[in-house]
Amino acid sequence: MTLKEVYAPNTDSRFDAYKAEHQRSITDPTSYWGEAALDSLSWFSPFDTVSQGSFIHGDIAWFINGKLNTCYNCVDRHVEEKGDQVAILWEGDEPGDVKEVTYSDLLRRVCQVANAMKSQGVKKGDAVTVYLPMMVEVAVVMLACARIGAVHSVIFAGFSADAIAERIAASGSKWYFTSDEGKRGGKTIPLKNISDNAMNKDVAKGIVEKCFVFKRTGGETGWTEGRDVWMDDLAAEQRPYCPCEVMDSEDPLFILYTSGSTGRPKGVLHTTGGYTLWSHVTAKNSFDLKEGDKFACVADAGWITGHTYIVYGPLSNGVTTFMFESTPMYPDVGRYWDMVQRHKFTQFYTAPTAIRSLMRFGDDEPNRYDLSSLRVLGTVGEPINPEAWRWYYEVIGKEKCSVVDTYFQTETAGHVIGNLPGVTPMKPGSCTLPHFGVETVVLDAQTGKEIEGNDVSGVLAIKQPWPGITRTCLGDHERYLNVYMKPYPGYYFPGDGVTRDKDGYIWITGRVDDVLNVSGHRIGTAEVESALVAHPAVAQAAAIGFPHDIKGQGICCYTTLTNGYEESEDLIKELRNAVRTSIGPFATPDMIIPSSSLPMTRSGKIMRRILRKIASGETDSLGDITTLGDPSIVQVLIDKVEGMT
Ligand code: 6R9
Repeated sequence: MTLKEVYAPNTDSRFDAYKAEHQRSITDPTSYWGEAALDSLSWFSPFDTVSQGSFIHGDIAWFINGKLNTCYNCVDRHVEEKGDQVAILWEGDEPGDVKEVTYSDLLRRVCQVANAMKSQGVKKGDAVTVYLPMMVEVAVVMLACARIGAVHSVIFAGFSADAIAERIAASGSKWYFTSDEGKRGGKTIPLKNISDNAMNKDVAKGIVEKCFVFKRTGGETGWTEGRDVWMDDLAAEQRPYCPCEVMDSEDPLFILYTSGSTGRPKGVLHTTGGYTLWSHVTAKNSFDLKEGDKFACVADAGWITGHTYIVYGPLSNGVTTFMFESTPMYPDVGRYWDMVQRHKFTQFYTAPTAIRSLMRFGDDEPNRYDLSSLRVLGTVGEPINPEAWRWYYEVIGKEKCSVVDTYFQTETAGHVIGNLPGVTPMKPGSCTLPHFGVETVVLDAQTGKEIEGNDVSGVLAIKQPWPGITRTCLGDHERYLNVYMKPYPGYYFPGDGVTRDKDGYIWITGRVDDVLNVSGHRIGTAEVESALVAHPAVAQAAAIGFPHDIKGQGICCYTTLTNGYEESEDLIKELRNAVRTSIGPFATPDMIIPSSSLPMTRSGKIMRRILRKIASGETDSLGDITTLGDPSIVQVLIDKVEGMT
C-alpha cells in the first residue's frame, strides 16, 4: 500500500474558496446563516432575527419567529417536480427483497399515518416513542410526527426492555410505535414482545395509552385490547392528505437519548428550524449531493446518523435515500458491495468498525463487484485508523472517490468537522477541518485557555453557536449546562480530546470523559456499572474501555463480589447477561474480571487509570501505584486479564 500523508486532488482553488467561505461564516454568521436558511428551506413565513443567545446562558435560538414544517421540506416540496422519483429505496434482510417508495407515495403514506395518529388523539408537542426495525415505516413515522408537530423519540431496536421503559418514563410518552417482529441477519427479533415487557415494567406502567403496531413478519405477538392498534389497518382507512402543522422554528422536532459520563441517558432535544437547516446543508456539502443521486447511509435510524443522514438530510435535498434492514455480513461478507453494484449508489456511508471487519476478508470480495457508481465514501462514529482509511480509499473507492471523515455527535445534529469532497485535501485518520459556521479551538484541559498555533494537543471545543446545536436535555436544562457549557465557560464542550497538526488539521483522539465508544455505539461506563451492581452478586464494579481491533473499544468490567458469592463461569455469564438486559446486546462486556478488591486510593476512589492500563496490556507504564491502599491487588488483576486474553 502507498503511504502518502496527504491525499490531495488538484483542488487548490476550491480549497481556497472553502477557507474564504468558512471565514465569512464565522465572522458574519448572521448574514451567512440568514441567507442559507432562506435559500435552502421553504418557510411558511420568514424569521425576523437570525439568532440569539449564547453558550454562557444556554439560551440559544435560531430563526426567531420563522414558521416552517420539516416534513414539508423533506417531502411535499419535492412532489410537484419529482413525485415519481424514488424517495426511499429499501432493501430487506434477504438480498434482492427491495421496495421503492416515490416522493408521491411517501407523501400519501406519511399523511395516512399522521391522520391515524390524530384520530387516536396524538397532538402537537406530544412525545411519541418509536421502537421500530429498519423498515420504511420508521421514516414514515418520523415524518408523520414532524408533520403534526409531535416529538419523536426513536429508540434503537437493539435496546432492551429495561432501557425502553426508562426512556418511556423519562419522556412521559403516551404514544408508542413498534412492529410485530424485526428481521436482521437471518434472525427474528420479537420487538412487540420486548415492547410489552417494557410497558409492563414498574417505571413505565400505565404511561403508554396507545401502542401502534406495524406488521413486518406476521409472527405471533401478545396483544393488549384497548391499548394495541394495528397501524397498517388504521392507516389504510385514512385520507391520504393531512395538512402540515405550522411549526415555530424553535418548536421541538425530536428527542434522542444518548449516553453521558454520569447518571442515566439524557434526552437530547433538537428544534425544527436549526436542525432541518443543519441536516440539509451538511448532507449536501459533505456528500456533494446532486440531482439523481442514490445516497446510502447504512447506519440504523435509531442513532443520530440515521436521523440526519438516512431521513432528514437526504430527503430535504430531494435525492433517493437508502434504508438497509440487514448487516454487512449477511448472507455473506460481500453484501455491501453486491448492493452497490445492484443499486448503483453514488455515496456510501458507514463506520470504521464495519470497514475493519470487512477488510479482514481481503480485497477479492469487493473486487468481484462493480463499484464504479461511487463518488463519495463516508465514515463516522469514531476515529478511523489510517490502515482502514486506505483500504476504503483504494479497494472500495479505487482511488477515485473522496473519503469524507465526518465528526459529529447526537448533540451537534450533524457534521461539525469533516472534509468536503473534491475540496479539502485528505489525510487518512484526520477529520480535517470544520464545517461552515463551526469555529473549533483546542483548549488546555486544566486551565481552559485556548492553545494557539499548530502541532498542539488538548480538548476540543467550539467557540460559537451553530444552528444545529441541541437546545436542552429534556426536562433537565441544568444537566445541559453542566455537561456542555460549564466545563469551559463560553465554549461548547463535546467531550473529545484533540490534536491539531502542523497543517492545522484536526485529529480526534477519543473521549476524555467516562463514555465508551464500542463499534461506534456510545455507552456510559456508569450505565454498565449500574447494571452490574444491580445484580446481588456484585458489590462494586468498574467498567473500562480497552483498544479492540474490530470494535475500536471493548468493555472490560472489574467487579468485587458480595460475601457468599464465588467466582464461576456461570456467574460471569449471568453478569454479562445482566448488562445485556439492562442496556442491550451491543453493550455486552468483552471481559468480566471478578476480584477480591479493586485498586483504590487511600481515600476510597477507584483508580481507573490503572484499570485502563491493565485492560490494555500496558502494564509496564502503570505509573505510581504506591498511593494505593493495597498495591498487591495490581499484580492479581494483571494475571487475571492475561489469563483471559
Ligand atoms: C455521530 C455519532 C459521538 C462521539 C463523539 C466522538 C465519536 C463520532 C467521529 C468520532 C472521531 C469521527 N465520533 N464521529 N470520533 N472521528 N469521525 O457517532 O454520534 O453516538 O453521539 O457519538 O463519537 O467521540 O463525541 P454519537
